[in-house]
Amino acid sequence: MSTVTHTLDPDTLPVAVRPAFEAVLRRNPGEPEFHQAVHEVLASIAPVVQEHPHYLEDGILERLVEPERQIIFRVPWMDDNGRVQVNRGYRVQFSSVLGPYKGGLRFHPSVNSSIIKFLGFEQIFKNALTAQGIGGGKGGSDFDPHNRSDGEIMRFCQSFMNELYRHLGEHTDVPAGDIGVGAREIGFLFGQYRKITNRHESGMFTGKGTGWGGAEVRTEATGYGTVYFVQEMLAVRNKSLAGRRVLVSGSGNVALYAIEKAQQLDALPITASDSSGYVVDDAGIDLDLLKEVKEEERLRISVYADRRPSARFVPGRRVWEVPGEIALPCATQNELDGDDASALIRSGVVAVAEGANMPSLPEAVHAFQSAGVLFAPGKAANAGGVATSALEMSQNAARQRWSFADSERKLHHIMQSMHEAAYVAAERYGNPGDYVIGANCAAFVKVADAMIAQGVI
Ligand code: NDP
Ligand code: 2IT
Repeated sequence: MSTVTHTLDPDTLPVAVRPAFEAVLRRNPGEPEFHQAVHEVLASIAPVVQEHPHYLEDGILERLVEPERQIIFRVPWMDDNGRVQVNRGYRVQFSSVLGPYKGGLRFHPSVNSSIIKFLGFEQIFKNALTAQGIGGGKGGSDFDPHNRSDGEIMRFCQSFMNELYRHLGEHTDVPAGDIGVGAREIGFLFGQYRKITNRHESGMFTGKGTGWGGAEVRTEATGYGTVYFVQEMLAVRNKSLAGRRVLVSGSGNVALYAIEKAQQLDALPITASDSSGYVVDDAGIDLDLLKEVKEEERLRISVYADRRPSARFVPGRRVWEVPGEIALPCATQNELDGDDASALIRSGVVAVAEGANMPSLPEAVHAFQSAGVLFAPGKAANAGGVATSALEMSQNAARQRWSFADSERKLHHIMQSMHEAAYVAAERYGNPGDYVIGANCAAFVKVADAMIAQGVI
């Protein structure tokens, strides 16, 4: 993972949006990921605020970059050796103007305020784009679930929920999974909420097991949605995915189901990775084997190559050095830098879609766009996950259960609508084909108009 070590310079932004960015730098020192996410949005929406100065007059930017509420708490728990461990828990409730706070929980040792704030900030716009009536938030902990027993995971989740429960609720704040938080963790978190509150409140968490209130397709939704978005970008240019070599990074929830959908659409995914390195498989990824190694046995990615003669493991490197036409970063933030982008461009990449949140550094995005590579930012391309979370909330509220096929059709339609919204907004604001500007402007207008309608609060 590359880190942005420099402070992004306010002078690189149009004058109208600079004060909001200066406030972010002043109030959030040492938070480079948060600065990076805000900088990108403010740079993109400049044409909107120049055309509609009332957004500035109403202080929309200054309000948007300041979370409505931030909760930081101690999470003590006992490990299998009887030792007390202490982690830090976070929930940043960024904006509830369009609906209850909505966004995942991340358990990873790198988690800190900067990472949770960047994710929560992006979530506002992503969720607005889905048009599903959900606000933006994010949470998590610096807890590392790797190599922990199920008992340790359960005790950690219970302690985490002992504090977080008081801030949640189906109309208040509805978490879901993210890195390190999957079906197992969601089960333990939901169970503790139910125990403490004496309420089986299905709509307070999404990504639940399908046997107890979870929606069909939620597990697959982020990865599937990312590939649907690529399909749309190609379709409006009379191209298709069929036969194309696809590079996927990561081997978690998003990566696995991006690979699955790419295969269903006759593309050829050939890579997967984790924090130890990557595997490349010229015969095409054997998805059953990858799921067995990563989902069921929770082993390192090298084991895939041990069990598959057509694959090899490359330690400590990134998949972007492998030639391919479609690149889907699906692991984590800042995992694709300017050099990686140059390598991809040299090898003939046609489209890049972010399954992860902010995986591309700003210089990589710039390089792709300058080279005419189709580039889909995470807040549009990976929004299928949270959109399907909203479908789960709808089903919970109505006490209904939709079929897999019906849910997948809805997801597909939402991805097509988001592509259309970003595509149209890019043209409307003078940058045809720029999905970063398109997604940010389309989402910003929805959020800003709702803020104005609801007054200064
Ligand atoms: P998982 O925990 O299921 O998988 C994460 C994958 O990324 C693992 O292969 C992991 O490898 C790798 N990874 C994580 N951190 C790092 C790191 N610092 N360096 C290298 N590799 C790393 O998470 P998800 O698949 O759910 O999430 C992946 C991305 O997608 C994240 O950016 C997340 O925010 C985003 N996202 C997730 C959604 C969801 O519904 N789950 C929805 C929208 C976006 P290792 O095991 O070795 O750490
Ligand atoms: O980044 C994301 O959109 C997620 N981790 C999913 C959030 C959700 O509430 O489903």
